[in-house]
Amino acid sequence: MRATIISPIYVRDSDYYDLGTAAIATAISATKRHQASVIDFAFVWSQWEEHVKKHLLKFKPQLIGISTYSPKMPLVLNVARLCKEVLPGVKIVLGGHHASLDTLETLKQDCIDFVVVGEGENTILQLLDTIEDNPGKGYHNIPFLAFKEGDKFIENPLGKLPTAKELTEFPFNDWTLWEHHEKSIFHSGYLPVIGVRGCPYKCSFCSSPILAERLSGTGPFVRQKSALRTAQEVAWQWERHQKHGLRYIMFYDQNFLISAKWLEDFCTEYRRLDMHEKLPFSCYSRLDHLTKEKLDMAKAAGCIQLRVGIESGNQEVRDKLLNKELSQEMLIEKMKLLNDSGINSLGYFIIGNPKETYAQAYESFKVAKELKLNRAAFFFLTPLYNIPLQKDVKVNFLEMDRSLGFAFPSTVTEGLSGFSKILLILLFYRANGWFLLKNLFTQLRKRGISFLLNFPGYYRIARSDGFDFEQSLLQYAYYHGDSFLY
Ligand code: B12
Ligand code: SF4
Repeated sequence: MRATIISPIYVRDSDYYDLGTAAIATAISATKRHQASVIDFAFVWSQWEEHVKKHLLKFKPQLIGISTYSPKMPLVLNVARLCKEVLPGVKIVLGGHHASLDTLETLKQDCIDFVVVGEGENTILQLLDTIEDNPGKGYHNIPFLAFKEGDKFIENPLGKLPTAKELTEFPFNDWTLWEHHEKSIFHSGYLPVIGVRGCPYKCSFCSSPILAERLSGTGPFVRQKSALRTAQEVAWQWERHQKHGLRYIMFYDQNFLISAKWLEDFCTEYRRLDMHEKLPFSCYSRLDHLTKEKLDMAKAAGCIQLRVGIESGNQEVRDKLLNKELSQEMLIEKMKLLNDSGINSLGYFIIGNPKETYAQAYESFKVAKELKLNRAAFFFLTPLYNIPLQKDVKVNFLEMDRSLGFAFPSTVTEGLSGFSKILLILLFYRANGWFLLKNLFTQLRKRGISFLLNFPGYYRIARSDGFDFEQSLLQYAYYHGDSFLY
């Protein structure tokens, strides 16, 4: 059978890859029994309807899978409706975080036939086999699947999540299935890889603990793929994609430094493969996981950037609202360790939290500067399904007005924080703008005039790939210029 997996995004932005979509397409294609294609909106977001039509009429899939995030549900449903219009009779399956959590409401939508709960590699294969061998029957036997039978909505029992051993045996992600992978690698410079799935913490703004609860009884939620195989995947991706401009690896593990032993095994193998000389990497970590030993090990293996969630500069907001479990002393001590390590830092902050005052939100900007972060990114609080931080706010995810793009404070977040929307937007631009300028000046200082002289050449290519001036400048500053190397 032929299956097309779609990764929709709302606005032009730098979300080049969706690892979940790629993992599902890779699993399908690796069977050899079925074929997969991927539709990626990254370079076509302004004419996505035309693009989807063309792709579907050419590939003619019998099953279409769409990846879901809470803030993207209205777009996901529009995409699903268009697919049914273009290929009447095609079956549509949703997977990913939102559909896994709000399974029944998602399934109730007319344009949706199936929902896969949790990690979908095994379920999608069982679904494809069943549709081909036994159409209309046999769905009851597929764990993690929800489906329609007449006017009934059936949610099958959940099965077992892939174990660490099974994750290790999954095929490496085949990015050649990813539409526009050459352009994506050229503009971003990176490919994503994941070693450890799941997270044991319970931050109140995050979907991960809600998913862990939804999947309880299915086996351990945090699983570490073999460190050796993770390093080998990077080497494999490097061999295939250095010609496209691959310049670093972005690890998507939520906590790359969670285990000293795993990190040591990974770094040893990475160095044995000489990858530390060829391909640097960037990874996420909680600050409380940092030790000098881990940082030294990671640095020697080629880690050039650590991305850390600080979320707020104000301890009360971190403790009482965000459940971040990070004291001010720990924040300062660990940031000093990170700054001393020579690894670049990128700190993430959330502004516009419920009842947060302007002074508290401003403190995040102030602290980000004091901590001497190389880069900081400030986001508005995004409504996500059932997160404790928004339990008092009723959100209809299927109908949210996201016409301004999901990163903008919409009507949903209006009135949520303790100050006005306009002040929130001004702070957003001020804080992000300050770090963008810092970044540009740092690169100018380090790279000299060539940094400026190379921009027109990059801009020509970026324009032909559909970027406008503003996006080209941001891309150049953040990706093409490899800003975090400095
Ligand atoms: C890395 C990351 C990013 C990266 C890259 C995005 C990506 N998905 O690759 C960046 C920084 C760009 C990003 C951006 C955003 N992210 Co993000 N991101 C993550 C993170 C840390 C890891 C994702 C990952 O790669 N996991 C590994 C892969 C293998 O797992 P997976 O994606 O879950 O996919 C599996 C299943 O979900 C399922 N599946 C997924 N899609 C499909 C489709 C089908 C058809 C099927 C059958 C199954 C299936 O099978 C997959 C394989 O097992 C997660 C945290 C987490 N807990 O996972 C948050 C997370 C997924 N992000 C989240 C959000 C909200 C966003 C943003 C909307 C944030 C924003 N406000 O801008 C954007 C949107 C991105 C976009 N593409 O439009 C939320 C989603 C929660 C929710 N309820 O929707 C999470 C859970 C974090 C959180 N805050 O709670 N993100
Ligand atoms: S540590 Fe990160 S992934 Fe884990 S619950 Fe907190 S925000 Fe979510």
